Amino acid sequence: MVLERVCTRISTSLRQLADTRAEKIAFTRFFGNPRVSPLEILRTAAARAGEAAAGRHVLIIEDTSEINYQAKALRKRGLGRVGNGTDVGLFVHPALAVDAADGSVLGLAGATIWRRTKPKQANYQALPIEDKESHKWLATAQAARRALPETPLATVIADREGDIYEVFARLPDARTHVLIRATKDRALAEHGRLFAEIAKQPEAGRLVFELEARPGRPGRTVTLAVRFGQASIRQPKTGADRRDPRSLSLNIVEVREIDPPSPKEAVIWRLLTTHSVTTLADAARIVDLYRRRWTIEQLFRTLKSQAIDVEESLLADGEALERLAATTLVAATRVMQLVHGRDAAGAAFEAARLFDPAEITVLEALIRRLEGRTEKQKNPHPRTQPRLGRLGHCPARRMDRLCQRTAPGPHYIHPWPPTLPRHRRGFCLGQQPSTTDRCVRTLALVGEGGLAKRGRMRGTAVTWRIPSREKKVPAGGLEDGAGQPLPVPASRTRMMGRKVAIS
Ligand SMILES: [Mn+2]
Repeated sequence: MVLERVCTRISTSLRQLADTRAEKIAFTRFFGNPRVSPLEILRTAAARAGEAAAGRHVLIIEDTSEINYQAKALRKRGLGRVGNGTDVGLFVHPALAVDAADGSVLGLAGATIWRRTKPKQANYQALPIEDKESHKWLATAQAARRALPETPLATVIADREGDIYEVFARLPDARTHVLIRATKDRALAEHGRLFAEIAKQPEAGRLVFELEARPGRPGRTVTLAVRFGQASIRQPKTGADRRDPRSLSLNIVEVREIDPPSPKEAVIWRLLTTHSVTTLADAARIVDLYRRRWTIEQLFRTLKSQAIDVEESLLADGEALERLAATTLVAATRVMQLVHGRDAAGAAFEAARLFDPAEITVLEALIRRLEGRTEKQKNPHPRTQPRLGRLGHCPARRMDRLCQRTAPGPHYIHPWPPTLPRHRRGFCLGQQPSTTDRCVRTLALVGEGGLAKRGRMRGTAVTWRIPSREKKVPAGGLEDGAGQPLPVPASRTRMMGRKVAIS
């Protein structure tokens, strides 16, 4: 229920999430409950991602971001230090499952959330990886891999922080590849250094693409010279683990910008991968896959300033904030899925990635209610199969954004109409065999547009009131989401103001 509220209200402020004082207390207790584990919150999301990822080549994109609570430091307790060593906050390290074919977000496959409470030990470099924070790169990817059992092929993608020997040594298997940008100029097994060796290769061709803008750097078109080859990298001496091989054979793709605006800004990526790279087309494919890493930066934007604003939370306790971080990571992923599915691309995505069957039925009913009379105000997606594009259009339409030329971004999109959970609950309640007539009534109300205002929640009881417009139920009757006719309620008086308890 908390997740539902974070998703529908796009906020972490308990005052905005809760309708009543009792709810506010309940939510505060939920986040403060030691038995609620962030892992459990994430596991449910990972299971859903696993379903969506079945049978596909999936990119597991991982990266770290800090959630900084320094602005409210006096009111926080039990947090750790973040990157600069003085501010308080915590870290999130999500693994996002992305479809390699179309770049769409399949879900959150896993995440590590932690607080840095101890200072680094003097011999930190020499510790085994299991004792270092960087173990997150290995452990999160392994957990994500386990969460996607039906995925025939996965590629783990990470930026330069993920350039760790143990990751290359332990992660790849028959169904798992890695693709990581190199940061270290590693020693090669025979002689020489990685960067010099790849630079010696002949230029295989050129690539041109649009580089995304980021803070302090406007986007620009870049032309890159491509080189590729094979390299056998040597295990580093410090902290070497005897279980790992002494050297590893990897493929490397180097792209180097031609005529950069300044030498400092030049794009030079050296990408280490276990995918085979024998042609220019292979190398271009590797660069394309690496560019998908951008998706996780968008996730962090959605999590923070752009939509959910997790850093504004007033929760005080570090552990509670970890639970909140897990909840908001799941919510931010869903916001992104809808943002990605909002236009033409959404026509291909299964709505089941985001909505359960009851929600799909209720949304279909809502769509009909929200559609306007003119073509422009109609849902542009065909009503054949429930796709993300069609259902996602519905809440966006509510926000009156789709009548404008620009599609709604994470600022404006609402993953669910705020009343959807309530509609859904009413609908499910009606689906129980003993309450068939309630089901009919609930659907009639949704179809007629009365439920939003008239279904009121008080504590655990909900009262569905029949609107007077019920008379207008079309003679042909209503249809459920599958196009099956539903009987129209016969008597109005019998249905007025009856109370039904919901869990
Ligand atoms: Mn990073």
